[in-house]
Amino acid sequence: MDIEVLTIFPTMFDLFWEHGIIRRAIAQAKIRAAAVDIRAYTQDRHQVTDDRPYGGGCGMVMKPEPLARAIAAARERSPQAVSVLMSPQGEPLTQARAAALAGARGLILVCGRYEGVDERLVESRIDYALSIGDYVLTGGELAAMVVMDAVVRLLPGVLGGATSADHDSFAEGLLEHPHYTRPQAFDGYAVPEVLLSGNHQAIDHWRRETALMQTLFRRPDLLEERPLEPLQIEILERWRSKLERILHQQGTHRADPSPRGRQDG
Ligand code: 4FV
Repeated sequence: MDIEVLTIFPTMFDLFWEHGIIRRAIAQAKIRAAAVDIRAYTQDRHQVTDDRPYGGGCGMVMKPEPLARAIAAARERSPQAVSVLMSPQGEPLTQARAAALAGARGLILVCGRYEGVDERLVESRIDYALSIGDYVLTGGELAAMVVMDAVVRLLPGVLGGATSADHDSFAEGLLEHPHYTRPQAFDGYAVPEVLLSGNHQAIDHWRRETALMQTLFRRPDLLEERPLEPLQIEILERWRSKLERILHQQGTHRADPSPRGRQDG
């Protein structure tokens, strides 16, 4: 996969290319990655990439022409590349969207600065706007790094055999189960017995159940978004009947607050 990042701060990526999964993906030639200085595509002596907004108001806007030239040059190098603008107005970055982008032949990640990019550039040269969250950054560079990290780790063979993205949080639409490693006792906290049992069926069931529990309590929205597996439905049904029994009992306690009610409730 070819990845070109268009930015006025290309050196921000120098260390990014040299660490972790990104470094390994480059070394394995799974990706060809470069940060390109938008200023190189200006035609004035001061290499101006921004200007005052039409209609007045504070801040500056990125000019369309340097970006259009930079995108055209990147497309020369990677004709099938998808051009992606990092923007709060973009589609939210999700695991599914990262997986979709991992299928692209190339990415041209456009990093805005100032108040944003001239809209005519967006309409005419951008295939896809992507947001990493509902907050405003000072530039798209950090967002581009987040996207590259989420996408490159999904490329075949990038995550070594041991680790696979298949069990990722969100890969199955749920939050991940908790993880434990040595020491067996830490600060008086133990490791769940089942994980020490060697009983892989029980361990797998525990992991599924705790992933579901974590998701139910922390991100119930994720459980509504997509169809769950029969086993997950079965677990939720079991919890529902437990909850109903408790609530029913609580109802009887309230109906008959007398100590006797409490006793033989
Ligand atoms: C952003 C986000 C983001 C907006 C103006 C750059 C800044 C400045 N990008 N997800 N949230 N971008 O805040 O992707 O140009």
